[in-house]
Amino acid sequence: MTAEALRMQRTLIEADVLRLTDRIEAAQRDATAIPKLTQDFPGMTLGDGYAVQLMLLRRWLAEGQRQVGWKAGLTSKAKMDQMGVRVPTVGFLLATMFRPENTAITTRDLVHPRVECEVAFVTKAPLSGPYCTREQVLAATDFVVPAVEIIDSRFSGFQFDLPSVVADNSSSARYVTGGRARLPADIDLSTLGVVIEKNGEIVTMGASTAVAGHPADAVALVVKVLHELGESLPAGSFVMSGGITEAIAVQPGDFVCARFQELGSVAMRFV
Ligand code: OOG
Ligand code: MG
Repeated sequence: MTAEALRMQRTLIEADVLRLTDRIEAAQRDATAIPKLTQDFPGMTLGDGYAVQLMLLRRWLAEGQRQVGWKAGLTSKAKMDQMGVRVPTVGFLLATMFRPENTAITTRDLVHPRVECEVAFVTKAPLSGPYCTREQVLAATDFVVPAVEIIDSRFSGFQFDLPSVVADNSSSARYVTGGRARLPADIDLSTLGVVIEKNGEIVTMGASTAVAGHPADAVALVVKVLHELGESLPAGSFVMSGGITEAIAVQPGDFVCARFQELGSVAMRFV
């Protein structure tokens, strides 16, 4: 058995995957905080976490929701340090999670919203397999756009471990895009500076190299994880490469603007 297959090994019986999926779905729908899943299932593995995430995805697709792509989670050191988890993850993105820029975003339906700035990729060719490279990702990229992800962990106090956060769809909640779409060949994607302003003040800043060395490497990582899960990235996918800086907590009344070198800015307010 390969190291990857071992990592994705499952220990939970189907009935428990179903129970945990119910629990996550209710917490996301009702915006209520729950204890991390490993409290009741201490032996849960990363593979079990993905089994819950994929059951949740299948449920929503069966309800008629549309998937637009995937996100990478915990691909920067700032994010790993902030959350105390050291392995990058993936999460799915649904059309219903999208919010237009320069609009008011409600926090009533979120538990603990936080914002992150990310470079997002839109693909024009499929990507798959265990050996996906930065070059393949760049060749398959139609354009990149700046994005803000509004993450929301459904676990009390934003306290979680790897299997729990993966089951909770890697804290996916909302995302906003804006700014300027650019061709990857026209800019140096590894050295883009970013600044997040909250209520007119700079609250954090960073550079895109923080994301796995190059945001396209984070997308390659997504493809590899998807391969381990028996999935791949179709052409036309929207992929967020992961927060560059640590995430910033927001509350009603806050105005947030993420400014990206070369890609313009993405702004929103919270109500
Ligand atoms: C996990 C999700 C991390 C990112 O961009 O690194 C993530 C979390 O921090 O709750 O979306
Ligand atoms: Mg993120």
